[in-house]
Amino acid sequence: MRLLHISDLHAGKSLGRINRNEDLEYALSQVINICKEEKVDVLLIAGDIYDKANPDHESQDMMLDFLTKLHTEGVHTVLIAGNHDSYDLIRSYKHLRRIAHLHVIDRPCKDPKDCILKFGDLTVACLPYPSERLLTHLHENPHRSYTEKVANYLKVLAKHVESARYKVLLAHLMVESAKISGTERQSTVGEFYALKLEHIPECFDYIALGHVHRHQRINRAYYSGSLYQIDFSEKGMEKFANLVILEDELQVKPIKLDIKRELHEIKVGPRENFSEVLERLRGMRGIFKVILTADMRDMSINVKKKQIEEILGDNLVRFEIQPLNQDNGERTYEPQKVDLISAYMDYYEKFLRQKPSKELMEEFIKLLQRAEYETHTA
Ligand SMILES: [Mn+2]
Repeated sequence: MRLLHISDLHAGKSLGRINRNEDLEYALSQVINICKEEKVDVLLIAGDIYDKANPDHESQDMMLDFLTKLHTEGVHTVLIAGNHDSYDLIRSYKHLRRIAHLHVIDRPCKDPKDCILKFGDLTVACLPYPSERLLTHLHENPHRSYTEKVANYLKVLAKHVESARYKVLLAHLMVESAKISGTERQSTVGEFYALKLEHIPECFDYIALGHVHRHQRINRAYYSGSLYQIDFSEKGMEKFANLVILEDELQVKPIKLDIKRELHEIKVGPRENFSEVLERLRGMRGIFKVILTADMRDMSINVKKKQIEEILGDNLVRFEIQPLNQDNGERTYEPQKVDLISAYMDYYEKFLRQKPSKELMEEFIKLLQRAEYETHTA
């Protein structure tokens, strides 16, 4: 049995004014070629098909084209929803089952048996992104912690695969000690949401995960990672699809994908030869963020900015000026992303002189997730 594991497609993503669908399309065409060349039986897509809950028409068009092409190639595709996807939109894809080899599990099911798929010797147990709200709704004990509910769900899923020869878990989840890339939604990758590896039942031959964008293996579990560099925190990161061969012994072969447009973060210091910088930029391809460190009294800042803009054109999506610290020629200030979860914990401890309870933090993260979800849907 030959499987290919991919995840985090994020169709419909844009970076500044740049629509990233051509980067994704380039990756997807390679996925189809790998399926052909490696004679893949089943393609596993571990969630985050779309970047937003209400994707634009072009992105949906691209996904339907991809999924039906796989059918034409004789590949069975299993697709689960991620935290960026709308459960309801993904559910509508279930109808395709009637005309294509497409198997869609849109959300964790009331009866976990409905999240099990069989392909000859292979059984795939699916866990689409278990949102806190949905899981509370499904679980008999709403007072259990989030990770306990997930662990419990997995235990029940595992019972249904016992008799199969090859057992695979396909899930959109955060696992403890996974290294994030920084482009995942913040509230969904914190410690409160991280499942311990020992909570994933031992029986699975291969654990195909989505959610974390960095390609990695954590013991028995594999994140295939996003299909292209989503944002600048993924600059320089290589992208992969995992070929999984289930025979007497498990073989996992990461296949490196070509990247259409690399993301570059260019730092220009105050002492650099500026015409050399411009020359270097002229020879580069991809999408750019430029950080110019300069003395704010320097009259040439605007001219420099204009010159950079002229060379990079639309491929320059971010331009930042970092003021040079006067008393220290080198030190510059780094703007930092605010971690709202730790900020809230600090605030609580400072004013109430005690640590917030686990329940309160879960409630806080739930609200944060809702806020993040609603901002991304709007
Ligand atoms: Mn994702």
